[in-house]
Amino acid sequence: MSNQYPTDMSRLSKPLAPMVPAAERRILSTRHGELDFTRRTLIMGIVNVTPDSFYDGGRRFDMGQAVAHGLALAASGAVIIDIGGESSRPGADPVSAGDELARVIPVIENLRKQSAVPISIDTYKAQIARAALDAGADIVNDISALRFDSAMTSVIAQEKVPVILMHMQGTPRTMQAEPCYQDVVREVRDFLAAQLYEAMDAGVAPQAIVIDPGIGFGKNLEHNLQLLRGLPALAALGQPVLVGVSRKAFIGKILNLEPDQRLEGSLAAAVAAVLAGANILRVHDVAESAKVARIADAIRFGMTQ
Ligand code: PMM
Repeated sequence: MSNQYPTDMSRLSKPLAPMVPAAERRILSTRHGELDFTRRTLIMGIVNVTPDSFYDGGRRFDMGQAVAHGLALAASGAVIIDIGGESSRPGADPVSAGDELARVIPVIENLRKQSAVPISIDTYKAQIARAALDAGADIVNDISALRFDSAMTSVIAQEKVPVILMHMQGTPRTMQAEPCYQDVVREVRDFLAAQLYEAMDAGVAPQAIVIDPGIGFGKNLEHNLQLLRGLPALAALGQPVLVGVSRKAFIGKILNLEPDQRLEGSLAAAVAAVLAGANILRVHDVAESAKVARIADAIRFGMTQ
């Protein structure tokens, strides 16, 4: 029988190097404090002020409910609250800028009055991003990675705020029609690298740029799984990596479950994402995700400082 183990076992007796050297701190600086992800995964809690998002659509359409939910998520361990006023579920129709402003601005203003938690605005429109930043938001979460509105890059460069660049094939209306890639991980990585350089050329600081593979945005089940498996290739770009798997359709496809039954599947995918290099998890279920991330972080980084 052939020996399937390496003959030189001496390397196993050497201590394993920590994945992140203690001296190399990794920080996202916001107007409401520093988010340190050197040895911990950050939890971003989702507040959708929409009537039609796939999981929480209609639940927080009222301003007071949305603010109360944001405060509750922050109390449960979210260190960023992501506020969105336009659903990006497959097939969703775009919302006018006027409607989007009326949905998100009062929520941001009121949340900001009651909390110093960093807030991100989930929008691809420069006008909404600017108004949200004026109202107290700190981060722009652009699912188009600066492509849908040519004024977006200059808003981010001028305001000197962090930005999340997400990959999407197509638009929310069309993206799930027939997603197609030769090599999804390489193509998503190359796209994010190109958008990263475009943002830096326009004056956005490299340490302010987060990248995101855009799970479920123009991807079939196998593409999503390949991207989660291939996260180390994205992390190798050197930017913080955000992953959003929470209650998404790929979990429903594997388990044959509706969105309200996808908690365990979401947590399993979250752990896989953390162990593959994610630094920020965008989630609906903050308390549960924070607990599983602590365990995954302990495995990834150890417990010592
Ligand atoms: N997913 C959704 C919306 N916005 N933003 C980023 N950066 N990454 C995501 O994966 C993402 C996003 C869709 O989920 P929702 O309808 O529950 O908000």
